[in-house]
Amino acid sequence: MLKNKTTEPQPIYRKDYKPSAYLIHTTELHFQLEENETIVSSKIDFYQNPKWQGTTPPNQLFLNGIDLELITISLDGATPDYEITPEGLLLHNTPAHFILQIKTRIHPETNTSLNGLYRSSGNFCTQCEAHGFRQITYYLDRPDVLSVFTTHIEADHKPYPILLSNGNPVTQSNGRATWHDPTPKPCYLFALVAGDFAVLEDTWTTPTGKQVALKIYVEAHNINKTQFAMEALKRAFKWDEVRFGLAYDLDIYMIVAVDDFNMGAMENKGLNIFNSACVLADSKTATDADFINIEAIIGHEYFHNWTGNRITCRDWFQLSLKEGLTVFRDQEFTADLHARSIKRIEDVNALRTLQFAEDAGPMAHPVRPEHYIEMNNFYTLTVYEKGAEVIRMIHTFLGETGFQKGMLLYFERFDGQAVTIDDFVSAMSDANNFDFTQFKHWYSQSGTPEINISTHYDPDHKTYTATITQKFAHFLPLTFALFDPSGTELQNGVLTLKDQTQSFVFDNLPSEPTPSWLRGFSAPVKLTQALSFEQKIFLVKHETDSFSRWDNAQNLWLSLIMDADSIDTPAFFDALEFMLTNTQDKSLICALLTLPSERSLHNHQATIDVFAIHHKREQVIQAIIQRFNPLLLEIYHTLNTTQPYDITPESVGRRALKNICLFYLAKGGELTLAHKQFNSATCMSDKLAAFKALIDTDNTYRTQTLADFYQEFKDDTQVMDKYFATQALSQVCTLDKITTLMQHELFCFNTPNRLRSVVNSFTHNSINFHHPAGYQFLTNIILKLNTLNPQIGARLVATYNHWRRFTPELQALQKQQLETILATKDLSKDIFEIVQAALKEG
Ligand code: B3K
Ligand code: ZN
Repeated sequence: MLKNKTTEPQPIYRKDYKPSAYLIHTTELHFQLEENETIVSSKIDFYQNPKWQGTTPPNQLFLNGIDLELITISLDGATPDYEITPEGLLLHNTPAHFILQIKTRIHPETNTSLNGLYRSSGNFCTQCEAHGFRQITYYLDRPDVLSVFTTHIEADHKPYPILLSNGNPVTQSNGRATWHDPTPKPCYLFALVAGDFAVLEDTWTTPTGKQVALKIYVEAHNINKTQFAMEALKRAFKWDEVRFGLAYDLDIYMIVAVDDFNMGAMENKGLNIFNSACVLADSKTATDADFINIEAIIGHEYFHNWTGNRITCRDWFQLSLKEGLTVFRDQEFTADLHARSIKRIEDVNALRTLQFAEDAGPMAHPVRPEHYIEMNNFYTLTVYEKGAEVIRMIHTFLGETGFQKGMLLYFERFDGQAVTIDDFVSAMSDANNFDFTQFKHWYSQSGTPEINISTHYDPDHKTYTATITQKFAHFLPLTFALFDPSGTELQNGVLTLKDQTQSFVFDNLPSEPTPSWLRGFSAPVKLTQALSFEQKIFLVKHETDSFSRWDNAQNLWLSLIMDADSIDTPAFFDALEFMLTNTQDKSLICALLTLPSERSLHNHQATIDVFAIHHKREQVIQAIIQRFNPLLLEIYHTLNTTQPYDITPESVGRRALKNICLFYLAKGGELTLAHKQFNSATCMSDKLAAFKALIDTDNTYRTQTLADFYQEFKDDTQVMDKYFATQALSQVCTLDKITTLMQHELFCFNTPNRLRSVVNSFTHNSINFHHPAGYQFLTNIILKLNTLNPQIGARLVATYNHWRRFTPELQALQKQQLETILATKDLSKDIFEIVQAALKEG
């Protein structure tokens, strides 16, 4: 039942975009930060937009503003004609050019939304994207209004010795600082930080000889965990110079790490603010995956300086202009620095498990959405990851040289502007004389395209014909190879798909080849083809494209789990054994041995039965143990050597393979081995793998292991998140244990990382979460977040998005939860939008 339409939050549509009536030359801000209030004064130089589309000159201006207390306002020195609404401030009779001065009072000390200006561990920090600036002062809070900012900060020197904002420092003295950012920017890139931090400093020299000061600010006790981030930052500077020819523009680049942050990090101009978990690392506390992830996020935020900050989005519907492109850039950064093949496998696995599910659910939207109620709900896998896949297809069509030519033209044409996805595509198209008209459907259509391939071999003419059909004619690159029976690659290339039905004929083939379609996952589609069991095994063994080997193996695991009788298990296991003993790439072997996650298996069930999936998957794990126990033990011992820690692909692969062996061995009862590794581990990857194995079941080591781990790491916030998450995900963690964890002295409801480590983890513990009491528990948390932190609440409520696909009993229960939430008074826009979409008919 939906509430009365008129009281419901209303969507904003892409088609309604209009340029702003006014633009801003300069913005001068003054912050007076106190313990129990902050006074924000602004002086804004407005002028009429020459591109204003109205027929008469605009004579009013609406400024966004939420939860602000207006103290004074003046327009060219006099009191203007204005009114205050719940969403902002409307000025009447505005002249063509004027100076507006406003003073407001805000309360960062009680701001738990972690949006706008707020406090984390006693320090002040900001988060303005997408619409946080309006919680700081009245402003034109839209990305197409760019202005030069000067920021003055005033605060008690003792608790807040460090005062930071965007751009370059102008003056600094005890208790006062002024910053000037010469590059015009939209207010979503504004940042301010005030507090007590330790700093790690370094410098970078750009190709033109410019010296850039690099600074990483963290709470003093974390300073020893910053070296890796600094090295990663320098790698990012270098990579963007070498691969994209892009250099940094300001004299200083700062990163500040805070514990309370809604997402990973934010690319504010010259002053990135990061979730501590995405900065802090050393080998004792961070896993291999943590290191590579930190480097990727540091790279991502740095790369935004060109793709996002210097060229930004005209409106929020264009979000993928900066996010899809910047994700593509960070993926390439990681691929160039580490193992390209493994990076691709991980990215595709995440895309197919999570983004495909989003595309099939109630919040499905195109890469360029058509409407939103709360923009923060659209920082999605579709905008980010599918957006990056769309860029990757452009790259595949144009090749690296053509792609870089397009990027060059994009920067030449649009530097300093707020533009659209169409503008980006036109630069790619014009620089290469390539027609992307049909391709642009990728930006406007939601859902995952399905491609079917059927093949026919004609022995008389020695031709092989592939007939490819799709429901809608998507324009996409299809990468392929054909193999002869000995595993030799006969042909390879990229086919261009553009019609609903296309046939491709390959000739001069003495016998029927084994085809490998969609190598490297050249397009984000679901592919159906009639590959036989033997052909899949053949590709696992003989493909040279690691992604395809892994993909075929996943396919076989999927069949084995879903329908054990459908495949010849001994033959599959023989092939695996061949791989285990003959493949050099240890990361790849680990990937081949990793079963599809329960979540990804759910995508393949018409009706999701969480219990059945869990048990079937466990049965396959037992079958693996039965067959491979001695071999896994042998591999484990060969790899279990002590070497100095590094994250070269070789070392990462060695630990990955060793630890997946440990996973299976522990599942088979070898807990003593896990315990031995737990006690002797010298890095977190090894320690955590053993910890997980020992915590997953009730066993004689469990209590002591928990106590030992806690004792060793209780002062380390990032490791404590792992401590909570591992317990919340363990097979023996029932709801009672979760409620006990939430009473732990280190549990903190308002710190998203900690809340996620317990609650979000538990929602993925399918056999323990999916019960009436589990749902009731989650709903209570969502309702609490509705007032405390709606952005995090909206992420959690999406747990119920796929309710229609569950078994009838769970379906009814989840629906009930959604209805309870929707009936709640004063529901935030964030949660409302997700819930109403989930409940909408059909
Ligand atoms: N641009 C930010 C995300 C902002 C999210 C706002 N809810 C981080 C990033 O993508 O780099
Ligand atoms: Zn980004």
